[in-house]
Amino acid sequence: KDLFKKVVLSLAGLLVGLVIAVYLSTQLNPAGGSEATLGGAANISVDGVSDDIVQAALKTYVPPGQLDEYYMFASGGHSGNVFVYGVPSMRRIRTIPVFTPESSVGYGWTAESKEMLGEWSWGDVHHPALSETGGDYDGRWLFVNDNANSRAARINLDSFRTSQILEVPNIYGPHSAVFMTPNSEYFMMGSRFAGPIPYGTYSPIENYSKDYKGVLAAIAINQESGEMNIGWEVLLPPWSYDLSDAGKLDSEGWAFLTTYNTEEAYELLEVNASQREMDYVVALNWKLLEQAANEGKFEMVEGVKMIDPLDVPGSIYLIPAMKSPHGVDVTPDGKYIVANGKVAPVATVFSFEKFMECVNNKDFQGEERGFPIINYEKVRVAEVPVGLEPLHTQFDGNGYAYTTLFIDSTIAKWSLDTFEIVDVTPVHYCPGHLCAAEGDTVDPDGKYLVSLNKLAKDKFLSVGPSHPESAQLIDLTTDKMKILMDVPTDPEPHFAQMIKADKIKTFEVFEKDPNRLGAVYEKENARIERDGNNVTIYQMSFRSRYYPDHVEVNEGDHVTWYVTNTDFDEDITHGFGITRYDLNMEVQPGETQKFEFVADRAGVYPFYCTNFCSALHQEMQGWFIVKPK
Ligand code: CUK
Ligand code: CUA
Repeated sequence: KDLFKKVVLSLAGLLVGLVIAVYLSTQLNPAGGSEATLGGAANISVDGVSDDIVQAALKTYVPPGQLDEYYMFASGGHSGNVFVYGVPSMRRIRTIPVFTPESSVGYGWTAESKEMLGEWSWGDVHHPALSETGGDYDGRWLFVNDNANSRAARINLDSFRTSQILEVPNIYGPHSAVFMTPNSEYFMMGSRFAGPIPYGTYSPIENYSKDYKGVLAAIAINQESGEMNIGWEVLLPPWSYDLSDAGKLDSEGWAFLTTYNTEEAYELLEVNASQREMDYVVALNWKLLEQAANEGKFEMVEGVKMIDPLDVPGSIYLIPAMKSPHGVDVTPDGKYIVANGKVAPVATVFSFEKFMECVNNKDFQGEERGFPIINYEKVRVAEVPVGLEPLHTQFDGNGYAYTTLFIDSTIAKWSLDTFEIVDVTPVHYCPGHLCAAEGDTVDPDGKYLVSLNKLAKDKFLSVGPSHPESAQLIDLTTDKMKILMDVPTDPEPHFAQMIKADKIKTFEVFEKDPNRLGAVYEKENARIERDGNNVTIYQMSFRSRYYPDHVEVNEGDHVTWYVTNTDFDEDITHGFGITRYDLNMEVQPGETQKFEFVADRAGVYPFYCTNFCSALHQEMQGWFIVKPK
């Protein structure tokens, strides 16, 4: 009888447990994709913990077995990388090396990546731009700029690998590369620094206004492959082009760039570039410039079609904007252009419709350097007093804008209808960019906002005088913005973009391709070939050995070493490091990678698999033997 009672009791206990578990799993499901999950945990309370904290924990906890709802791609600044986060968990999933070598994946050591990196060993990524179709992120590619060495890079989002780096001539510090045109026709970059062109030209600084040029490069994207080519470039006055955004819907075909230093100062910019009350938003009709490029209205400079916009009337207008504006952002409907007045405490809202009226009626208030200046009063619809040092604005798709305020350390939420501020939240500390879910598209999701803060100060365990940066996840589904969590970030996210996870389709293994250079899939084909002092090694790697597992060459040989991973299993990646030869790479499932080097030191150099791959990973090793001359 006792036993029976025990059994009944434990069964009942199990049942109760099961009900609770099921309930919890429905509540703890931010990745479940249903709108109701976020903010849907109203009934849970925990003794001694404030409801705010319980809610924040429930909204950001992604339990084992479930996935994040969004990818966030953040620029890695002067690390030269791109950081990938899952949202809402804010877990950093991946670092994608772009402009900087990364030994964990052999980026900068394999022949292909070495060639892509060229002569540079670092880069400065400020602005990631996801490819778009119809003004919406399509999940194909991510493009980024290099502010330091004037390059653009493409990351293929089926593999999260950097697939192309393009050197862009004639442009110094392409900072204002923030945007994609709505159908990924172009990735545009405007120069932050003015300089004489082409590179390497000497001109003393006193000739600044005459000889130094600003340039905008329009990098054309091949719609099949994503391959970047320089479509054309435009000469601009020697001002600093800070940020930019593409027009969309109503304003499609236009691009908008903020300027500072229209003073053309070349000393003490901190003071001298802030003399004027007004700088400009440069409105640029890229379709007209594209047409000019097609019609031959250009000169070739360093192999690039260079257009002088003064030869293309109607291609550039200047819209006055208050005091060294930083970010410029076009609203999702394309109707307004918001300039964030860095030195002025306002976000200025311009109407595209009124701008076009002025353009059509030739209603200008003057000109500078040959470009018509639009009448400020006629196109400005609001000066929103957002606070001190407004830098960037994003949108939620529900009629609100969010502006970061660097000095105030806040984000202001304001209405695109009344232009009134409706909410302000402190952030920690000093935000630069911010990133809303699908925030740069024609249809933002309005669910999450991430504040990318420049200072962390007391937010994390101290690591000495310099602290990490910080990112804060903010809930946009409640009336008031609510900070859900803080995470440290490496230097230095400037901009980030957040895309719905299901838009990205990755592949699992590289396909078998016997025609791929250097690939071998069968032991009988693995071999070492010699042609004079050129040695080519065709090697296989599979759990848990290399084949062949010793390779002997002569000192001074030029070695081409292919390694093919013949494990066609997702996530079975092999490494290949040669000890004391300063070489390491990864070979992903099904992939072939290549080293090229000179065997300039005799001796015995064990090689081994650097990437843990099986229980016998430690046995995955061999010997590289270099016979002395
Ligand atoms: S910039 Cu860094 S906060 Cu390079 Cu987009 Cu504004
Ligand atoms: Cu292969 Cu470790």
